[in-house]
Amino acid sequence: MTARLEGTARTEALATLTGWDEVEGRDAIRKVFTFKDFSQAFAFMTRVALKAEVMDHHPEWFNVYNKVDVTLTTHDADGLSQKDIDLARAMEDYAA
Ligand code: H2B
Repeated sequence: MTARLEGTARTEALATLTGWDEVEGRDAIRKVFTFKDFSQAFAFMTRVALKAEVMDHHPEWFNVYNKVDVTLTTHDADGLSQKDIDLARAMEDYAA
């Protein structure tokens, strides 16, 4: 079981991220990444997919052309965990 992020640790962890919003009615974070075109979006998804496999931590996401709408939460924790923060960080790096 993965520990759910709470209290100060949670606030501090979320403060390290850029452009992510907390999802209403669910303990999860969401960001919509926008790329130049589908090729760039899919390249991003490919890199994230490989990272997700290594981490054994997977995003919920939806792609339409140049947009990738990502929601991160930890099913094992029934909410947000450090794994979501780490994957969100990797995604920001890959999209930069
Ligand atoms: N991804 C996410 N987002 N949350 C999880 O709890 C999770 C996962 N658990 N990927 C992993 C896979 C688990 O189901 C496997 C069995 O390790």
